[in-house]
Amino acid sequence: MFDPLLEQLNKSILLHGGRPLYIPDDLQKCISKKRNSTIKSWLWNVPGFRRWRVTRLDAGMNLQVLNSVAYPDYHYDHPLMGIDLLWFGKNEKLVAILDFQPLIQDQKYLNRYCLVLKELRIRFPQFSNEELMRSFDPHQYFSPWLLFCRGGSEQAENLISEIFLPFLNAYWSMHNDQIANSSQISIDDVQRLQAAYDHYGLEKDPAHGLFASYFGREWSNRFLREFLFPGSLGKSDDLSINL
Ligand code: BLA
Repeated sequence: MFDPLLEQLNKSILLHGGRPLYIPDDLQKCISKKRNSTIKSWLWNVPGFRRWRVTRLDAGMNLQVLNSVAYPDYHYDHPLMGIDLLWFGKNEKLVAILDFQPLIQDQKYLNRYCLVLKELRIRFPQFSNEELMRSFDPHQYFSPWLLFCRGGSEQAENLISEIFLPFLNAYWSMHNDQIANSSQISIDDVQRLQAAYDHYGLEKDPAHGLFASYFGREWSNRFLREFLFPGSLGKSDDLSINL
């Protein structure tokens, strides 16, 4: 279901000078024969970014996912670009989150980088639901104007494809406009905060159980630690997380 969006995303990355990077074969693609599902990932080298990852999970009627995170170079304190789109076909449930994920919750920083999302919320009111988060803390790595929609088939079929490119283009514009301006956060702190983002994701992301049920615990642990959230590796020696 999210293939047209995946294509738009990959095309947009290429347009901005992206070049594909190598991912070990077993992490790049994994097939669960038992559950008739495939997960594929892409890693991009994009000017201005130190890492841009994209993941597509196709589990047919059960589940469709498109997930992507862009990490700017450390000398930019810009928010991360975050997309998490899920479609649960059996109960026709859409969970869609698109956000400029801030490194800090300082008001000046949020106004400088994330305010444009407020305009998208006005254009797409279905994405401005004040949602209760069950796993994450909305005040950590989420902007006050994150685009969040829990919906049904109408939102999945129409709204997502309407908001997707305006959101992506708003992110590119913010990034390009802010490149010339100096960062509010030091390079060392950006590095530390991006690593903490990965650490937080590894701990809290509700994808853990889901991946394990499709692709097994061993593969899922490796995928989470080495591909989705590699910055959490080595952050501290006592990274004892029960996956
Ligand atoms: C929720 N994300 C979820 C859920 C799942 C995933 C299973 C719970 C669905 C529900 O609430 O009904 C799945 N997350 C994934 C998958 C990947 C992943 C498959 O990282 C990896 C391929 N999550 C992100 C990013 C954002 C994000 C970048 O990965 C921000 C844009 C947000 N996902 C996000 C939020 C929720 C969510 C806010 C709701 C969580 C909550 O209720 O606390």
